Amino acid sequence: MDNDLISHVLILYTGGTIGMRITDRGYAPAKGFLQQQLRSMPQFHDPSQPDLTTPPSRLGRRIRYQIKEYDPLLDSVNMEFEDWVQIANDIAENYDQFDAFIVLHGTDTMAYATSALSFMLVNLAKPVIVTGSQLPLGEVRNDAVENMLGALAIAGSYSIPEVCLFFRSKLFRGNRARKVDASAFDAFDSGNFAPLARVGVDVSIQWSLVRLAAKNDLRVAPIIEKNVAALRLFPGIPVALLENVLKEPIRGVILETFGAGNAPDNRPEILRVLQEATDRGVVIVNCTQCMRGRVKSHYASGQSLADVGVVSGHDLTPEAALMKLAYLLSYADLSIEEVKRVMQTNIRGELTEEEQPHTSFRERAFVSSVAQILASSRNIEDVEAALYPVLMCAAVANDDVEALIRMVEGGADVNAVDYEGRTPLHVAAMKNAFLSAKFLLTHGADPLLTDRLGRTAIDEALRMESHSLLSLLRGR
Ligand code: ASN
Repeated sequence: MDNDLISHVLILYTGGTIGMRITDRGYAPAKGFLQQQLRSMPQFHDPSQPDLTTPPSRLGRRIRYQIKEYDPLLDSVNMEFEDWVQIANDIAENYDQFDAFIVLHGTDTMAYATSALSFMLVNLAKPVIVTGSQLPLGEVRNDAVENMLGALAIAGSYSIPEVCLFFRSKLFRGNRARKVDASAFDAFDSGNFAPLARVGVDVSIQWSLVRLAAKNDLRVAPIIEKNVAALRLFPGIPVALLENVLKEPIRGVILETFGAGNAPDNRPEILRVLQEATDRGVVIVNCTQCMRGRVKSHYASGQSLADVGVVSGHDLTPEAALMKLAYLLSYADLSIEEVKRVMQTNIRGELTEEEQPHTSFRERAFVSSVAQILASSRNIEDVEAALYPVLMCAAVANDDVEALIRMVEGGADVNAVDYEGRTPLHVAAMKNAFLSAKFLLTHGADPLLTDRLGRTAIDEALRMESHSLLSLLRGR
């Protein structure tokens, strides 16, 4: 068999119903059982092959996989943050040897797991597909075979460089999915974001939704902060409950509010308790209890939360919001204000920011500004000077310091803005172009200038988690 037509996949088997066995106390995980089952099923193992290898797909591609079984195998209700850090570390340790990773995980906390992994795996460039099932592989009637086969088919054949959740023929972005049914096979959904792919007669991928692979090396930024909480508001909630949840040592709370991010604004004691907590540096994030839609500030009852320092969770799911908050609070070098800003910024496709500029508008604005320059300029210097901002941003995007030096020597202004209001320093922060950023700063670039969206270069560095650049920009 041609080696080019074999994909190598590592399966991290952490537990969950998928590999469980019937015992006299109900389903329970059993060592070695899953591997033994897979080996005996022709869809999962072609006996003519030396190792665990699927038969060739319709396109002639086989998937050769290894299984790393965790000890102990866990029902996912027993998982904690450390278990997900271990999964992230195992992926990083085996990153170069495999084309893709599948994580077999229980369904009950799967949406927390996929959210946590999406944040911890910084600069992911390979697929990580988490799946499980409602009935075990060993049952005659089950959803495990279909979920395993779908996850393998996608992991082995498509380069979707994200942490995904595959269930019942749909591939979701991991930090957008939620468990919505305790017993149906169709157990997951993502109310605010369409599935990345659907598996039917054909595999149909929504490429326009798939994130681009990161260029920098993968690293794991572990979630270590555990002092976070989620609190679902309900009518008549006692203020003492709120007070207790917000007490030390809690550092961050996801407040699950009504509708478009609303909370009672006729109970000053509630707002007082929230204000006291935010004054102490507790980060409180407003997320809706609804399955679809987002936090908006068009009701007075929502605005009053913002007034006491509660930040908007936009359209984050409560699961993604909690894991993102724990993740950001785990970074020792982020200030509380920075944590709040990044909470409201899209870093892994987990939220939709309001008022994102439309690409066609950007392109049109650029073309029309170039046309204007050409029409009104009499000499080449004018054209050059007018194009410098765009050219500088392009040079920075490639970290081409020599081109930058030439332009600055030729009279280019280091704080000039392109058609999106971005300075070259914004671009340096976005692209992690350290040398360019250093050059620009020593030539008078201002890290506090804001672009059209009100973001500074420091905000961009925060969003990209370029921590070396961040300290350079802050001047420490
Ligand atoms: N309790 C199981 C788990 O989360 C449920 C499942 O996997 N279907 O591990």
